[in-house]
Amino acid sequence: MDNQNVKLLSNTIRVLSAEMIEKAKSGHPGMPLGASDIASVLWGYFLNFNPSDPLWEGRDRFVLSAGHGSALLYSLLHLFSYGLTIDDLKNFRQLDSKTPGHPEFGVTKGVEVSTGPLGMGFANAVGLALASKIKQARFGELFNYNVYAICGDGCLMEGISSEAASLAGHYKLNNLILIYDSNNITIEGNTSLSFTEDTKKRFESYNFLVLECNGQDIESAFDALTKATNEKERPSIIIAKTTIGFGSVNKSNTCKVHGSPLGADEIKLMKENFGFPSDEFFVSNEVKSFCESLINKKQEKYNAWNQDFEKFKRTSKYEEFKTYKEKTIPENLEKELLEKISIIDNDATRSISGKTLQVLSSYLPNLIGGSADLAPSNNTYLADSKDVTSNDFEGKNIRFGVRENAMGAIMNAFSYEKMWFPYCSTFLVFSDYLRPTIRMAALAKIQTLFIFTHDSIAVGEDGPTHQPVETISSLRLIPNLYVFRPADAMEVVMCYLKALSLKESPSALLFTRQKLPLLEKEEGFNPHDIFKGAYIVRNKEVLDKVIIATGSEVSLAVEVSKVLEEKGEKYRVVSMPCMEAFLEQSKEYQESIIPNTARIVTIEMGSTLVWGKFVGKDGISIGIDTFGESAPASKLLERYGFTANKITEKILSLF
Ligand SMILES: Cc1ncc(C[n+]2csc(CCOP(=O)(O)OP(=O)(O)O)c2C)c(N)n1
Repeated sequence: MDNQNVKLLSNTIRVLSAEMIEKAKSGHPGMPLGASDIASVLWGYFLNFNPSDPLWEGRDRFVLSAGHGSALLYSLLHLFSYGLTIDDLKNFRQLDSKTPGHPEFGVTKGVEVSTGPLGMGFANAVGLALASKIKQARFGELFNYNVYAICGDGCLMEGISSEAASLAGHYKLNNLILIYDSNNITIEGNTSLSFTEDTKKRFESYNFLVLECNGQDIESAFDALTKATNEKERPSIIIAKTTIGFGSVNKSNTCKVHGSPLGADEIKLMKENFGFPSDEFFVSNEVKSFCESLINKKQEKYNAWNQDFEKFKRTSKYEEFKTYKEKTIPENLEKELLEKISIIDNDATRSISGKTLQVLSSYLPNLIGGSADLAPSNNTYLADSKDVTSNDFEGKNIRFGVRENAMGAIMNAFSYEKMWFPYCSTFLVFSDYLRPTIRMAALAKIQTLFIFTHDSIAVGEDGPTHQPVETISSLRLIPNLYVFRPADAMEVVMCYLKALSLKESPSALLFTRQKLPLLEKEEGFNPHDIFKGAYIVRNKEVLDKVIIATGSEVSLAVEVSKVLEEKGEKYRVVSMPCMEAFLEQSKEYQESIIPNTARIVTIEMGSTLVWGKFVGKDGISIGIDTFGESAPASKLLERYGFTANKITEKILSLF
């Protein structure tokens, strides 16, 4: 290791980071200043990458789990020629810049995953490491790379890191190397205030190799990274003892340096101490050529990998690999789903979903996922494959255990790789446990499928703790998330096909525990109508009165409309399996399904709030705005008024 130049590099990162933050008048200098030494060693001597081919398959992945330290990552990306210019650094945290406050996937080349919510990057890193193992098992050694993540005290305090680390240890992910920037400072002060666990013992018990180093000593960091990369059996964590704000004469080792600019005088002092000139955003020629030489050294591995990749291209496996990368959806899939699945009558949509997944699995080798210990209830186990285990990573079924939050983040990691169709599942009510990961998938524009079963009070005897009420609507509040609540087998398959086609959006697919009939369709019905989010199920000719329902309430709405008809009131029935898809349609289409002047009734066994935009002041929403109760489903439906007679009475009395 070229100690002198590494030191120069890490001091350059310190100054660039501090100046970016100073110019933006906001940001977090403490972490970049403290972690720049070990980060320089890592990027210089361990991390394999090629900035001119940032998505090189064989690269090591780097995740800045402590996303608030983004200035560190942007400085590294600038110095290692990822195309971030000094002007980009000067635009830190500004509108439309490539250097937003926290790293965002898709905005900045070299950012592997979006980070900011502490601990989530940690869990993403576990997912990236698992994805590498699965690729290796299917396609060979070419896909054997390391995943490095830098996390802070905050990441380790977050529960998601415990879930994810426990899984990483279980799966013996020896390609995962976590660097813990252990500076003992968070926003409120010293970690003695609230974080006194024995991290070493904690990670040893997770089956990690635990290494300790002085994070401000590059030799010590080099040594720890060497040991971690040589570890064959387990994931590693390097507890790097650092000083927050290292290099700042008056502010280091205080919580003040965590999240506010250092101030011009303090930066000046730091630069003088480093022997840097006073010019702003100064990068010396020595540092430039040092980084260039480090990049050049990495070229050798890149070239060798590409030679092997050329050989791989001549094998039969390559064709399969290409279908993964293209995320191809075979043409026959729709035909088979329509023939075999869409016709199933009197079945729970969770069960139809399970049957759909089996067909999908036979067409999509890159379908992968699992459940948080609810596979038999979620119906998500892929029978044509096996479990992913620590000895055999070839399977498609991941056993997440009861770890919803890590499950979401791990499947998002697969989505970031842009070659999988990843799904995960639990009861709808527990979607709250992984909601942060749904939000991140939506924000990062990645395609995870979130499969949630037991979607209403019709869960029954398990009671209100297990009965979602506000959940369906609250998911609809997340931008770029498509929430599907299909009403029958035909809708289930079409909702899956739609979700698979949305390459830049996650989907939440909600299914019932209880059986539902196959809906009779109007003449002229085309299954593709379902892609439009809402379509007419009954009484197309009626323009002035419309019942809109979703999921299990559509067949109920059909019944209601029949009873109403007997009483001389004719209502059109509209099924709306996906509100978001419907709202994307042309005004003409929307008007053709739900005429503007119609009196509207909506029926959904959940919060009525979001239906306001459809019912206006003259319509009504029939839903549930309280918690449920423990009882057999039929009794609950009676109690909460979800029977054809009760709803009919309500409509007649209100209008
Ligand atoms: C889930 C989540 N909660 C809270 C925050 C706000 N936050 C950002 S940094 C931070 C403190 C983190 O401390 P540490 O990891 O030690 O970082 P350092 O002080 O070393 O920069 C907090 C609470 C966040 N980003 N994510």
